[in-house]
Amino acid sequence: MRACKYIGAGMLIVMFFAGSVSAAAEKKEFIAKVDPDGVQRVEVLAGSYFFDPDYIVVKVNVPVEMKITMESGIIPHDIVLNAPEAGMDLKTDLSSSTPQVMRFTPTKTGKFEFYCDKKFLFFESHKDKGMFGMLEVRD
Ligand SMILES: [Cu+2]
Repeated sequence: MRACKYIGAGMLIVMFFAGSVSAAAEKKEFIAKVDPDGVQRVEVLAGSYFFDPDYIVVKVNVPVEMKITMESGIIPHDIVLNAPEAGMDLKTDLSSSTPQVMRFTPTKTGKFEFYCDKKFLFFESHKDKGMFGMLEVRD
């Protein structure tokens, strides 16, 4: 009985470390710079099932232009950034032939998740498959 408990705890620890290592390795951070015209431009590549970079840092109260290019493929994707309290309420279908540009100005600092909300029948959502990222708005 006691041995079982130890094995269980050991497995949890292994799973925890394996999870955190792979998450750290996959995370790609991009810190936006303000261009001379006062716009912070970010370029994102989207595909099945990822956003690259998936951690984007921008300045508060400075306009953002986010250009999203999608890899070719037949699976439809979109990008959702739902944070109306911070001036961002966006949802755009992505296209592999034409990059989409989202323009917004974050009005509040914090961390806001963006993701693809597509889902095919009873399968996992694209977000659950890893198609999400974080927008961090700093002072
Ligand atoms: Cu998707």
